[in-house]
Amino acid sequence: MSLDDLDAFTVEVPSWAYGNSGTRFKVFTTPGVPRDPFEKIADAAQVHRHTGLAPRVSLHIPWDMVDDFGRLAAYAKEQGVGIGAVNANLFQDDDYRLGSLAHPHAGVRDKAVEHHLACIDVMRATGSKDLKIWLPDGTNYAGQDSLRARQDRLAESLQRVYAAMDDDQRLLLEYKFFEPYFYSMDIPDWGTSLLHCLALGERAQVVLDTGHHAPGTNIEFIVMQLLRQNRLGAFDFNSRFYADDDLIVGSADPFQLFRIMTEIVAVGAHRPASGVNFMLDQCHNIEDKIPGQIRSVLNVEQALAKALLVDAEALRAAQSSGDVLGAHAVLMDAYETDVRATLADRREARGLPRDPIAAFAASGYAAAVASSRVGGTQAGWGA
Ligand code: LRH
Ligand code: MN
Ligand code: MN
Repeated sequence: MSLDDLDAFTVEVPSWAYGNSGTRFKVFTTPGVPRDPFEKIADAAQVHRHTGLAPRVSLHIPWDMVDDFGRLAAYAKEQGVGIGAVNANLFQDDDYRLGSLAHPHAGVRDKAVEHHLACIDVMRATGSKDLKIWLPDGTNYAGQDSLRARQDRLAESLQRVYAAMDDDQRLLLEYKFFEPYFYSMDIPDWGTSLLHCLALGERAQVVLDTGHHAPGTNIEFIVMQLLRQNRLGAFDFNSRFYADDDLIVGSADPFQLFRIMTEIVAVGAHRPASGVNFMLDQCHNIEDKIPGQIRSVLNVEQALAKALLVDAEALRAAQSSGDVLGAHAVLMDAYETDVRATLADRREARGLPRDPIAAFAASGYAAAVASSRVGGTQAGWGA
């Protein structure tokens, strides 16, 4: 396939990547971090300005609550970006100790559904088309609640949210195998997410967060299977060694990212028409945030470029003749190609800097915001 497909490829960046973040042990602060959602968008726009790859920013509600979302969307447009997925945040409210959409009490479930309805209004005000639900629901002890009743309650709550959505909006359902609960999660895996999506309807699709699997999971298999069912709605890209580490995508295992992109390219799902939203879900605890995001979108682009270089015809021929090593070599040839200079040339040809990280450093933006912004906020995550 041709590298020209890279021109239309985009990666969505998360607003929360630009705030201070950390672990439960320590949040290190960075001078000049955003004080409000407008400043998060201004920072995100820097990533797009220097890479041409990141024209949308995901919001998290209520982390990104503002009085006037129309104004936020207009501001984003002025900055050269748009609003992407709206994430419904259900994990920082005392009422949700026993869950949200699957909570045993109808009153709490109602409150969680209402929150989604408010998020749908944010989507209408900002032009966002994706409502992303990650459910922080589960149990900590065997017997704490009925696993089955929780699924039934969840299905009913999701149905209420789905019914309230407009015809051109999608519900993106994310799964995670553990945390914040440690015995059971109500959407622990892609199968559970897919079953709920199938029950809801065509506009419900699965989100695959690369950090949300047990060690050793073959993620590219899941990608392939969801694509086969036309239910891969989006990625939350990040990198993990141990658990949900949320580090820079493609840093720990660039080969895994390539293998994922190879499944994507095999069916043309990298093209915008496929509807797969390639998002980042990351935090930058010790490194600078804007360069961290620039590096991340470049890593995704690089993995896609290598996947586009796979000689599909040679691969098919080797596979059908049972040439095990030959088929493997076709993939490895693509993966081992150094595409950095080619991608820099392509950027230059589009009027973008050859080296986006160097261009950002030279722009003076970081120093300017460090002196103009005092008292930046926390991302709200990992504190
Ligand atoms: C949960 C998660 C989910 C949240 C985000 C902040 O671990 O991946 O996508 O919205 O982190
Ligand atoms: Mn996620
Ligand atoms: Mn996560």
